[in-house]
Amino acid sequence: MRTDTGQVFHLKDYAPTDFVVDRIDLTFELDPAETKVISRVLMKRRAGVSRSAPLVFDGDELTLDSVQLDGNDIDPADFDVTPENLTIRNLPAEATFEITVNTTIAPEANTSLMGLYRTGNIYCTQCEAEGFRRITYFYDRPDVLAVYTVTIISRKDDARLMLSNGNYLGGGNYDEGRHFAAWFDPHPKPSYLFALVAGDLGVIEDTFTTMDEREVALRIYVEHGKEKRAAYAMDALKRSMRWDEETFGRAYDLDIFMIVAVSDFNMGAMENKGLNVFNDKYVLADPETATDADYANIEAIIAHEYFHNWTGNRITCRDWFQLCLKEGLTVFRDHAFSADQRSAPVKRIAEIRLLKAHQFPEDAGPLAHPVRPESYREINNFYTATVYEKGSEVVGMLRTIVGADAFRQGMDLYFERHDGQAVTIEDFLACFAEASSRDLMQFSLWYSQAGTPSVSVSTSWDEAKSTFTVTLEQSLQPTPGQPRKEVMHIPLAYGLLLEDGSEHKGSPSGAGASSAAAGVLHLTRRKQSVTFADVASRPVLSINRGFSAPVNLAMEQSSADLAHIARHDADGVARWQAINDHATRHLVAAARLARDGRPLPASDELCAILTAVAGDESLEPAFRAQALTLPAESDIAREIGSNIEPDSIRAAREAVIADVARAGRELFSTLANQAPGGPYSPDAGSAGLRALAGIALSYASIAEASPARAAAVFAAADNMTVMAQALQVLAHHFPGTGAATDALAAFEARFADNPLVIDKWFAIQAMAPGAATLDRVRELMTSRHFDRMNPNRVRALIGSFSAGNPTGFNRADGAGFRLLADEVTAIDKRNPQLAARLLTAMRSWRSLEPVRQEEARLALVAILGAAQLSTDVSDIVQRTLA
Ligand code: 0A1
Ligand code: ZN
Repeated sequence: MRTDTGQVFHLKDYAPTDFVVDRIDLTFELDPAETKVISRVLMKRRAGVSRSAPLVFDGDELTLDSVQLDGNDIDPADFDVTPENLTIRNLPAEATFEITVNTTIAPEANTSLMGLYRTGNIYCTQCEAEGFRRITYFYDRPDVLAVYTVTIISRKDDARLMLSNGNYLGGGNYDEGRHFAAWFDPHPKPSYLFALVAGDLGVIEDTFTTMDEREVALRIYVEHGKEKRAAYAMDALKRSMRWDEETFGRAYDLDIFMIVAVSDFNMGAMENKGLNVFNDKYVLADPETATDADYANIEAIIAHEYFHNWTGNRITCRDWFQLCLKEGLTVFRDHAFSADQRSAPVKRIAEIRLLKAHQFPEDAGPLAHPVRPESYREINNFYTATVYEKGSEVVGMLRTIVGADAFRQGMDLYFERHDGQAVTIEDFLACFAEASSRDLMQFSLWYSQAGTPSVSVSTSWDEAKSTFTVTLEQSLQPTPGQPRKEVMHIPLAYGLLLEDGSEHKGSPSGAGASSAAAGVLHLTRRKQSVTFADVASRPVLSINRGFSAPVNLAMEQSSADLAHIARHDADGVARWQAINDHATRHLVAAARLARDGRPLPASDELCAILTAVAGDESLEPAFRAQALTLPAESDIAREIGSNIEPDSIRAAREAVIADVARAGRELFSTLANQAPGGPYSPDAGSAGLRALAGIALSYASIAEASPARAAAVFAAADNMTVMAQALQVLAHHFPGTGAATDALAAFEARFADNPLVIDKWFAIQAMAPGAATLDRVRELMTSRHFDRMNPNRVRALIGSFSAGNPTGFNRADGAGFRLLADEVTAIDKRNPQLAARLLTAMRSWRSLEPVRQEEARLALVAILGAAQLSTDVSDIVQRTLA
């Protein structure tokens, strides 16, 4: 484990390596306890570098067996070695030379899941960001691109199958009981994209013919017996490959594309060249075990990793500060893919929800950082919602600003100009500045300034002059390390809705009125106004349509105006935004009253809007389901902002839900029975119907104050989506009843052999609101299904509890914080990345009321005081407390 050295890495310190690598040939002799790694690196001194400059390779917990120069052992006086570095002096001034590094590693002892490790009986690697240095000493940085040849040797009974990046060269018997396989990847790549997988796995196979008529073999490897559950992933892969050709003109570039599903993985998946490795949660699906959300996630993540082949692999990052160059852009691409495959507005609504739930709090708390950070202590801690999701929003704004055509031209230019290179955000933006002839300097602040901008909007209608004026003002609060902020370029899509629901046609005059795409106001000054002429009646302003900019909007808008947008806006996302804003406002008011022990307001207006949407058959069922899903307790807390008391928020929200349930009781009971009949299909239309039936089931059950309906749905369910919905209604709204207890027991018994399904059982129980859940979580931690070494189990139980149960986790006695602190400290010793990620659940501790705040602080201080923290956890805990 890397422990904190206090070292901070800065973007401004970037310098290229002193030596240039051309090729690397790796040989692995696999063994769980003693794997021999031989690395032969062909390289030379970079032109202009002093002949006295030594070669310094990176390592992490490595032991060196030997090192050679052009096949001869290097004189011990000419090199130094530590677990972290191999330094070699007196290397040739000009000639190309070969360095051979021999190391021995122990995959079975590697619990961090970085480098070469074991998952079940499989050998597997994870090298992003800095895992390759746990395999051999090398330049483990993204700007060193080399052509890799990999030879894997193993006992036949240990690893029947041996895979690496690129195309298969050949293989056969090696010596007594052993065999070998060799792979060659012609595309120069950084070490973080290296992968090796070996073991005994089942496979499903298919082929894809590229737009230039090359046939590509497609293989998805899974544990034996699970092959059928990979069919949907294969289908999603082929659709992704076609989409990238049709939408971005990007074809696949090797003879084979492989995906391997493993059960121990720190993240969702990894885009290793030609050999993607996936958390099996994002590959395996069948109707009995996977929900609609699982299918949608599989589709999105398969696409994401595949799209990285061009945005990430063919063009990679110069350094890890540029992580958003590949991640933000690739998320943008996978969002566009899902929007095309499914309902675009419903997809966008889900994205906005996610952004507000995860990225906004990050940007508002102690862990806030720019989309492109300028310094880090541990890069693993920067795989964040800001880099990924806000990074994608920034690309979306770029498209809004330059327009769809120039955006596509900019992308083409980027692919053409930078193929095979490791580049920066500046390189990326230059392509769009050139394609659109625009200056993107001010826009680029989105990459360097952290925090969510606020935009206040005021309007005035002048009846006599028939003019309508919109005044916009922006502000951005300080964030860690950034006390002062500059004025940003904020593109705000808008429309003016007239009384009859139609839209005002004219363009405005004033600063920021002109735009590449019509219907966008460009806020580029601190404050500016635009005026519309010929506005004969008072219009309703619909602004930040589609969430065109990730900002907090402050606008005095009456409930009637919001209802008008909710009914008439041509943009579905804007209709949902209006409904959600209305609901949020009502819930915040109710929570404040509940906190003061005062009676709650009537919810009549909200009930009228929600029941109208629920019963409107002209709207997509998935949209209706989204509209009926009220802002979560955490959304309400975020709006309130400070001095949060979670119990009153929950009480207020429950009361409002009960009002809605009563108001629409009959409608909900009808809708609850309208899940699609016939065999299960994961398509978006059917999923939408199930989503609507699911939320209706929850309201209907609440109105009836009885678990009977949900128990019946649970018993009759023939797919996991419906079953999990019913189980959640029982466990969250009727805890402790016989119906809930029986359903939980039946679920556990039925899926005891399927850990991914048991994860749902863990998560549903961990998120059951209220103080009592903590004891249940402790109990579940001792269950035979729990495994502290497996990231999926830990996230399902402890992650769901700490990040998804505001009342349970933030118990006033601090027991929730202590539980997390104990787990983080224990897990840190084996898997620092997992521990650090869990700990981010405490990032908003300062917005709690004083008693809880103090308990949270004490728990954080306890972590800080633990012996031997990893760099990962020590970085998070220190920034959280700062
Ligand atoms: N590049 C991957 C994310 C990823 C990052 C680090 C990892 O190490 C454990 C694994 C995966 C992606 O964006 O999908
Ligand atoms: Zn990615």
